[in-house]
Amino acid sequence: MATKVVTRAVPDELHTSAVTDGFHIVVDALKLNGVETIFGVAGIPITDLARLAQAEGIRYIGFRHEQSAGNAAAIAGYLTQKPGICLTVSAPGFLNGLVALANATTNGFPMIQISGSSSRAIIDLQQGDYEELDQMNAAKPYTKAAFRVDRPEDIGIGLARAIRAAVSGRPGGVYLDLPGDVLAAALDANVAAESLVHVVDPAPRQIPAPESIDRALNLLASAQRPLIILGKGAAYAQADADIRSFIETTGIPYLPMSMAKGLLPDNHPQSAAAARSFVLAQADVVMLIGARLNWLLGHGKAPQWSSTARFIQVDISPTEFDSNRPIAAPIAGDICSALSILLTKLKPGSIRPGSAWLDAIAKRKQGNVERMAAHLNANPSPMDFYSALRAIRDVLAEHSDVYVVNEGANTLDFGRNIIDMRQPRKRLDSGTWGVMGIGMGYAVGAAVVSSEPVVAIEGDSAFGFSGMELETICRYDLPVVTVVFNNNGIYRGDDVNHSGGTDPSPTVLLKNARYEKLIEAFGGTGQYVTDPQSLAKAVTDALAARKPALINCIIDPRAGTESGHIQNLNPRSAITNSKN
Ligand code: OXT
Ligand code: ADP
Ligand code: MG
Repeated sequence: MATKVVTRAVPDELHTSAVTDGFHIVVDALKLNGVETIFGVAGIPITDLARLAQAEGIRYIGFRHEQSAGNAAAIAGYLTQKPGICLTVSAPGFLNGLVALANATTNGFPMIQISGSSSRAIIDLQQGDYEELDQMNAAKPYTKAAFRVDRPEDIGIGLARAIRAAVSGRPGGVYLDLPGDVLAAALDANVAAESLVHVVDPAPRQIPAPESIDRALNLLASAQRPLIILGKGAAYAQADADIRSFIETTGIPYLPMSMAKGLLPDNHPQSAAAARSFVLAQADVVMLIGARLNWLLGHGKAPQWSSTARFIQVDISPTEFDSNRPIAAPIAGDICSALSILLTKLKPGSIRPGSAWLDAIAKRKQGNVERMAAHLNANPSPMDFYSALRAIRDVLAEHSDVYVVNEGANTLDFGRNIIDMRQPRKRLDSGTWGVMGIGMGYAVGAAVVSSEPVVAIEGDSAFGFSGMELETICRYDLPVVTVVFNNNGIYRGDDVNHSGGTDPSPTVLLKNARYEKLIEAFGGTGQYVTDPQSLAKAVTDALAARKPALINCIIDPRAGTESGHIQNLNPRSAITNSKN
């Protein structure tokens, strides 16, 4: 027997062709625009919306916390180039999701948070409604755009505006407010049908000016020590073949930003990832493709960079140019169009990186690879980050289709450098904000939209931010393998309480926490491992089973450093003679 869906506003038995309601219009509008999945947390006033969407064939993935639902939607948007949809309840649920929406905006992921809200009339007079909050205005500073629909006949156009805002130009997070009374309101069915909008060409190509391409190619041709930097905008653009062709035809060394790893396989001979600081400091012409000169690139300034380096930047957002450093050759346009024209105009042999440059990079790479190999080949007990990641690296080398989610501090920094990626858009991590809490949401989002397995490599602190979503992973039986790097702490587990008291230090977590038992509570497989062989076996078995699993991987609490590789960002007191 088919399940009966009951909507309070217009129960199915009363739902005639002459009248419909806001709930149905929202679902019709989503379906018309190809939305296949909603990530959310149900409750007043959107419970019936979630039920109806599911009944109408949209997959609904319910989470334990809106932030994870939002992170799943955001990464779904990144992977599919279609806005990921997150559905939240009013006020607190909305605010829980807003962190993920802001993170999506910061990272340039297309996402729409649709939130129910309470009565406008009561909110505006601050008369104390259930879950009262002026949500649209609260969302504005953190989003690319924020809209509210105040009449059922505007739902179609409201969603259309949200879709276009999320995916056109630089993608980002968009907020769409749906007050409960708009969802419940009745509307003539014909009027409703005519109000729906199918968004045509939501992310139109933005073709760069021909002269900007010539300027860039001329500058590259003048370079002795050229360098290409690939950012996650390049990965998002899905211009994989043209990017690879441009790099291979010109012979220019390239550096992938973290989430651009795998755009070309990490073992590509032109990768300069293992000579990072050397190429940044020495390059004379740098071509940024979908990467910003933000903190992750030292703002393009000394001491990391040469003060005489000149920059080419390919970006869809012209206001990005000159944001930190003058851009000598800006190419304003979408990366697919830009790379295609660059390739067309590229004259064979016109761009030639100097052989001294390539030799110097190779030398630097070799030194770093040897240094890394010495660490990787050691087998300390307990495991450190190197030996544990080596074990995972070797397993993943046989599974290049697996998504790798990665967060933490040391777990993130070592993971980025040790785990090679071989396919584009397979590495999903803390990104532009260096945020903790994306782990389980990204894992669910990637598994749901791709049906591929995910290995989430999580610091123990990082995991805690979204750990309850293990239940979500088990409920939907997703092929997500979570590996918790358990060193009993934020950064390290050996810090002390300087008061001499019994409370743990601010960075210390519970010793010998049995994280694997969490997933057993939900029917998943838990493993406790203390050596690389057991870790490799546990990951291999879990991937083969394609079932939810958590591996509690015991790491020496003394391994790693405070803040990982970004220790320099910890503020140091200006009082040099302080006794503390
Ligand atoms: O250039 P050189 O010659 O030096 O060589 C470089 C590379 O060329 C070379 N390399 C290689 N050599 C050989 N082989 C290979 N394959 C290779 N690959 C590279 O290695 C060196 C170094 O390379 P790298 O790392 O690329 O270079 P560098 O200079 O470090 O790069 C700079 C950066 C900035 C680009 C890079 O470091 C980077 O991307 N960093 C990201 C940092 C980041 O985002 N960190 C996360 C935030 S830290 C902190 O904020 C945390 N919090 C606070 C908190 C947050 N974030 N969020 C929220 C919501 N609340 C609170 C918390 C709570 S982290 C954290 C939890 C931490 O504890 P966990 O338990 O979770 O984690 P553990 O630390 O593991 O315990
Ligand atoms: P990373 O952290 O990897 O360096 P960023 O998120 O800082 O990457 O930068 C990505 C850049 O890519 C942004 O400036 C964004 O405007 C740009 N971008 C995103 N998508 C496209 C696209 N399709 N075409 C051109 N530029 C894009
Ligand atoms: Mg830790």
